[in-house]
Amino acid sequence: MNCIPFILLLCAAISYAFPAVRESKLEEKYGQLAEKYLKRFYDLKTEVVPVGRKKNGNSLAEKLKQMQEFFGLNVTGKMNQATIEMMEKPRCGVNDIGHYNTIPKSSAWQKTDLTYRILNFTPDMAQADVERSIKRAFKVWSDVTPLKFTRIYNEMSDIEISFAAGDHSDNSPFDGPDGILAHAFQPGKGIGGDTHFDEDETWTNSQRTYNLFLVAAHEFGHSLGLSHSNDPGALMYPTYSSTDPNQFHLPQDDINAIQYLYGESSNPVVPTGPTTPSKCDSNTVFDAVTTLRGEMFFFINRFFWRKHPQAPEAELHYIQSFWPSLPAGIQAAYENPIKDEVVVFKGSKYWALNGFDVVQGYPHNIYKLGFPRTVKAIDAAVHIEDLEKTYFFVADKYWSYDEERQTMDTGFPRLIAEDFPGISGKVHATFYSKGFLYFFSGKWQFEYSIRSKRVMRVLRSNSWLGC
Ligand code: 0DY
Ligand code: CA
Ligand code: ZN
Ligand code: ZN
Repeated sequence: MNCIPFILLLCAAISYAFPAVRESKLEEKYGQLAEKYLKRFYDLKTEVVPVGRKKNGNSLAEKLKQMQEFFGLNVTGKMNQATIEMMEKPRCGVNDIGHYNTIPKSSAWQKTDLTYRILNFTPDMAQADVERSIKRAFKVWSDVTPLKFTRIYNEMSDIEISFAAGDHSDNSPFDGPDGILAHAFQPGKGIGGDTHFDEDETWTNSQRTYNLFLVAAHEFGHSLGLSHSNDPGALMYPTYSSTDPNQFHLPQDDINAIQYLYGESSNPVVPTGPTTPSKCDSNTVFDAVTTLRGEMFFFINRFFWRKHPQAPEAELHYIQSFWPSLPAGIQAAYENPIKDEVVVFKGSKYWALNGFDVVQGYPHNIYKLGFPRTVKAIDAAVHIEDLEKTYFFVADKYWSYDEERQTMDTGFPRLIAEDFPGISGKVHATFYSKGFLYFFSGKWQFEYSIRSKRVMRVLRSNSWLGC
């Protein structure tokens, strides 16, 4: 990542002017500098997204406080000499606080034992399932902090939970099916901490929309003082994505956010969570890469990047939002344009995908394709249209599969290094395009010409993502 002294132009003026100027004057004069800086590094938004109906730590002063705390300056929320000096320094274009946003520490709950009460139930689910979903949603946060949540029944609690439709007398009416699913109030007395779910949604205990546990876990993040995060893999990201609730692990961005407010749990094992791949990370190692109807798909953990040849940048999606029954960590993938199918592999299983549907009857076992039992997983797969062959790469060897006869070709496996000179080391992923095979190995990518039988270029693995 490049370090850009992006406020260079302002430097001369600042160093010349500030020693004699009083704080309030400085504030006025450098308000713009602060705004620019905080927008860039502290996700200061021009437009404030209300949680419930309150503002939530996104004001300039709040962001300034976060910045001052981060750099160990006096936390005043106002511009002063030391703050300006810090802002002047050339620095890297990475957020200091990751992607998350919170209210200031001073507005968080000032106690670790919190109570909750469930005021009513949705008719969509069995009562016991609602109770279980709520309990598990609190556990997401108590697992990584010193916070404890206790359910009470007969008196007012810190976090009052209810289901309501339309206008429900808090000046933040719900909007019928979809759109706003729920809201929560930031920590405080009375309505503070309370969480409301839109009864016009269909609440579920499954992967169908909308899973109550997932939405409740997000809302309780707000009840504890978190705002929305711009990390698309975070629980506090503003939009709901369909993922398997049973495989949920609190992402690292949310762990960082909640621990910023409340500290770590006393649990001896320090929990860590999944992180979100970033397109400009030059160390990116893809699990699998394939074409799909003219687009490119790069699989990585629970996500895939989707790149249309005409789009300047790739989009990040959850695998499960497109194919709910697929696992994370796909290991190989290839497109068979004749059948209009993409085939994906993990361990000894494989699935055929037709667009965004998993073909009926899958997963199948790879031994059906003719692999010996010694093969436990496929590293990479690619289909070469002109040959009507599919190559499977496993460790230092590869197999050739005849798509027309649906059998493995005889004489295989063969050594990769022998038939593809220049390709050594493990092949993590591969795809075919216009006479070239692209072999991904760790953070590198080798452009291999089938005709001249040699590596033409060595590229970074993420060169296609339009970083
Ligand atoms: N509540 O916390 C929200 O974020 C509201 C919007 C806010 C301006 C009151 C909301 O219900 N947003 C939807 C949502 O699902 C947006 C949507 O995609 N329909 N938020 C909750 C949620 C649940 C689970 C977000 C994530 C995961 N990432
Ligand atoms: Ca709604
Ligand atoms: Zn409400
Ligand atoms: Zn939210």
